[in-house]
Amino acid sequence: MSARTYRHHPSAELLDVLTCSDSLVCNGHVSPDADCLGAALALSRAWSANTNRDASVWVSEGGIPARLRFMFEIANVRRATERDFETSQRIVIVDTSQPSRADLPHLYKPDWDEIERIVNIDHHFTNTCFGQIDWIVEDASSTCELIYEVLCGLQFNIDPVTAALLYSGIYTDTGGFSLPNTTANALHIAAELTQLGVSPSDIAERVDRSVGQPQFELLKHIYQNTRTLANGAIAFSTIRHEDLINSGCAPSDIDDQVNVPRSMAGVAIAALFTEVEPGRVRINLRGESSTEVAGLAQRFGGGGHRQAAGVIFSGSLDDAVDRIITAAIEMLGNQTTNAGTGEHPEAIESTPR
Ligand SMILES: [Mn+2]
Repeated sequence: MSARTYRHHPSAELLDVLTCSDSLVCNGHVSPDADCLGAALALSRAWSANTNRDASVWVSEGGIPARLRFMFEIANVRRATERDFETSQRIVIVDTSQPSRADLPHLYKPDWDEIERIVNIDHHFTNTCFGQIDWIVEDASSTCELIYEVLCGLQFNIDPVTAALLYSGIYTDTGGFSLPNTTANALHIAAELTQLGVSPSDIAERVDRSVGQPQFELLKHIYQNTRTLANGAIAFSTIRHEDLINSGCAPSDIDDQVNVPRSMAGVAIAALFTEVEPGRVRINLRGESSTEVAGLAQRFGGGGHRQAAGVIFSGSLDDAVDRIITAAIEMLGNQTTNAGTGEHPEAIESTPR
């Protein structure tokens, strides 16, 4: 095989810091997804197995979506307590673009300007580089892809469970190897993880083909409430708080259901509005056909990736729909107007790196 030039390489400083640490606590963002869980769990599991030192993973109570609980179960890593944030030598925050998105213990209030223990590993282009050591690779498919490179850089043994955790993150963040971030690198690493013992069909079954009854009931509402606008270029659905609760789901079960409105032909912008509690609406936004939604999310205080972003909106469900859909229509209108001029319709302001 020829030289592997496609890989992302973690810095010697990052590898050094991880090698020399006595203890780690790993955490990700609020409303964790499989990439964030997989990255934190795989790093923690591999690090403690290979160094015989203590590592733990923090996820706030009730934060894990039902379909992803298997990841914690197979990882078999110690769940962190609030005290770990005081005592661990390093806090490794993965897949999290900014401090306000970090899933941290309620009582733990770091001083982000002076923090010297934070290691920040991520692939969001909006990452604010809040760690003492930051490794941000915008064109990585997922944070799990980066953690794989870290484990290889540390020359750690990667067991089949660690490989499965990493594969789950790459698989889901690429939409089952179907989204524009499905790079050759992501596929190469997925193949290597498969050689290390992952069963791709097993992972797909666990994350895609294992919808529980409550989640299935919720999907019925999402299909039922899906509406299209702008000649089908915008598709969105809504979940009222009452319907969320009556279905038996928790807010943490809202994960990739925005794929329902997104799945229709001709959709450029898909949105799912979930009233997670009265007066608080979570909006998942997705862009298709190279439409970017990060700028739209940023206008409402949210963020994310160029084509997959989110917003937490304070106000009623109707108000959220009204304001964000109006902005989306406007944005698409501008795109059409500018189409002939070659100008970019909505310049996305990226946070300086
Ligand atoms: Mn991710």
